[in-house]
Amino acid sequence: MTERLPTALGLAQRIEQHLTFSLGKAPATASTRDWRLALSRAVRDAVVVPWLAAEQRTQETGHKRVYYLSMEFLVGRLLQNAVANLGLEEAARAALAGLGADYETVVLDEPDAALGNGGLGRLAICFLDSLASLAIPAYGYGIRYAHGLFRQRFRGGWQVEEPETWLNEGYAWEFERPDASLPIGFGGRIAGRVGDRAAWAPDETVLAAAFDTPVPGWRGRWANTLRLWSARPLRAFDLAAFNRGDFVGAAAPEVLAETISRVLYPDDSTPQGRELRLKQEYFFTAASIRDILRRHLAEHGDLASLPDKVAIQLNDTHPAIAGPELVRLLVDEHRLAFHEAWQTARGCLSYTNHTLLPEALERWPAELLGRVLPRHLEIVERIDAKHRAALAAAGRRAAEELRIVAPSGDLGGEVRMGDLAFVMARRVNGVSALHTALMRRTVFRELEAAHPGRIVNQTNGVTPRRWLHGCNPPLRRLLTEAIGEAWVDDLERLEELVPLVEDAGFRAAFAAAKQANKERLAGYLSARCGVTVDPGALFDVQIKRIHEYKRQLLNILETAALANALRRDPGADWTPRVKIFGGKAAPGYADAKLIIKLINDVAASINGDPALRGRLQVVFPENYNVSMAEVMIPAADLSEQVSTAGMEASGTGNMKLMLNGALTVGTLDGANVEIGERVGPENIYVFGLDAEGAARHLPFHDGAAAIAATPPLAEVVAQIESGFFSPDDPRRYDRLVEKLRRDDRYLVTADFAAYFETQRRIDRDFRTADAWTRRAALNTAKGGWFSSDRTIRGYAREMWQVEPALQTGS
Ligand code: GPQ
Repeated sequence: MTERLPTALGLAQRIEQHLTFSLGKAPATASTRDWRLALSRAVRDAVVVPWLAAEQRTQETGHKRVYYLSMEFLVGRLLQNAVANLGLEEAARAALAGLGADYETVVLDEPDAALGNGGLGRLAICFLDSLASLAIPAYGYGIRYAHGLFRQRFRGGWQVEEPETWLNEGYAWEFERPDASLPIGFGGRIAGRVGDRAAWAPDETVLAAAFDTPVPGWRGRWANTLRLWSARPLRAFDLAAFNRGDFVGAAAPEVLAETISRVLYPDDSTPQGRELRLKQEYFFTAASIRDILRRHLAEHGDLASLPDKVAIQLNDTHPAIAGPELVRLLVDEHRLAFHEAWQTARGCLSYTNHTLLPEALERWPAELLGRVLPRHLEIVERIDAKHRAALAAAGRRAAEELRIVAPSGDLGGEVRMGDLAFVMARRVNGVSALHTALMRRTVFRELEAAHPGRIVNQTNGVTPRRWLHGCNPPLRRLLTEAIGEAWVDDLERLEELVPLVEDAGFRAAFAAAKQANKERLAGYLSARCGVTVDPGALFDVQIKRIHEYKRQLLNILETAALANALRRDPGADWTPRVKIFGGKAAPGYADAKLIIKLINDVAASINGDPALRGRLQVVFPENYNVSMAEVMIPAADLSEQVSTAGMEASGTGNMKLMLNGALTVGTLDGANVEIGERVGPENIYVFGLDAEGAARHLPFHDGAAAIAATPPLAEVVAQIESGFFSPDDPRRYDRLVEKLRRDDRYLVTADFAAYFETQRRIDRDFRTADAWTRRAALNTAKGGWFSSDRTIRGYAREMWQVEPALQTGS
């Protein structure tokens, strides 16, 4: 398939053709955006060849297919990634140069597609890249939100949210599929019954319109599909209302339907329990399940083979209604008996859990579920009863804890979506070894005992194509010179670097690559935020959603304490540091937004102090997103992974930073544990309470004693309370300080001393530059296991029972 990819000349012709015939522009008047869209179209043309071939091959061989259902796909930019995966980088550069345009400028012009909040959505895209690179036939299914994650601005240091408009200029990558549209119903009642079967009469129906984006794998040998659903009115327009002169009313069906796919909920792991959210979940899940059944019946003609040919992965509980929906279709429309339908559905479904935080587990009031999806509530109740009856018949205690529909309050029960997903799934996985172990002991303790072996671990990974090869050209070149290019297909080959780490020449080249990336970031920060940073300083990076459990607060308190120490002892030989923060808070999460304001207030106080110039700086660019991460990660010296132990399910930024040669300062949480195991204790900075120690302090931790016992912390807390950082509003942080004192449930005060001490050790170690580089290079060399290719092989083997459709590898 690869030999049909265009040459530079062929690509240049295609770009020109698209510029003329798709965009209606002449080269002389083309803007950067025009060139970008023309190049994107030309590259899409090149993707279509392997894409159609892959689809045809899957159909002909009847190969099993994987379906990844996810509420979020945090795509970022696609152009550079597609160009690299197809091996067209040199051709694209030369083609554009010949046409008078610059490749770098053109690829950097692409806006991010931000159809996700953070780790969960980004993981989904890394998985799609790996599925295609491993030639496993797969579809990603999600929602084509008209507005992705909000744009973050800082006004006076406070976060304000602005709508994001990625679709405004059209999306060059997608194909609309009008023939694949499906009607999706909501509400209504059960209109009749025969035996197990029921006829559901919804009172509202919208159309799910399909948009396909091809996802090419590495070297363009295979391509899969990301199919996103957009909600449309079934009837676009109420002509009768229009004719009566009711122009607004005439458009009402349109408005109602399109609300469903209008906007991504901006809450990261804190479900709001809104009716619209439930409708979004059902909308894309139902469309996907029907699409899957339709394709399966067309290819295989029977339903008995469904579990052999179809593996459906539920990315968290957001698509957990897939279980009842599949049972409903099999019983009500395909006439299977209830038990048979349940077993068939279970044979296809697996579920990934991404959090143990109780407030983050989805529960729907039964009343709401019954109103929006009356037939599904019935099915859930029946599954619940049958499940518990089966356990009781097998002599197991069918305990209260095993209820999927839990009684609660006056309004009736609530449906625990995690338990539903568990009961409906053949496999359930956690996302790091620690997370999976804790999951077995906590949220799913009873269900694990009832179904031993159903829970498996699949530690997260990241795609090396975007997160090393794509984002880090200097290091990519060095690695390829040193060990050849095969590391991009098989990242564990980075181990071959281990002996090279002892070579002074290699270390110098590694340090030079890091320096080049730090200079690139310095240029970026200067252009975007007008700040000048010293690329010789230690770049200390914490980039992720702003959340109390991730403890940006710990980091900024330590930063303020360091500033105090620097001011007290200006003559000492301090290690210059640039503290870099990036991240968004959920718009309704007041305490996280207050932490953003505190970081900005502390930044202003430090950056404005001449005594600290050249020693300590705090930078927090607004609107952190995937493309900003691509500039920051290669430039980082230190990776901040400081969540309260037991609370971060895995983390994936930790893996990206490690691969790019940053050392981690972190707690024994999530995948940090496995990073430490691979790189060895001397090449990671672990501090603070572990998960067991943290659990002993909780649920309530009185921080007052720890503050009193830790003078640098006590000093910073006193400064905050005195209005040192907020002279315009000295009481601004009262709530925050009060929580630290009385109810420090994230154990910031308990871990502060250990963190502060560890940071001082880091200061000292960074000054021995060559030894630091050696350890940084070892982080890259040992990071190969964190490829999402390894994760996807694990899912394929242990959860999906699916093989690649082609032999891949170099
Ligand atoms: N995660 Cl439940 C999210 O990004 N959003 C969510 O709603 C939930 C989890 C993250 C989780 O916090 C990280 O530790 C993981 O690395 C990531 O999912 C992918 O598994």
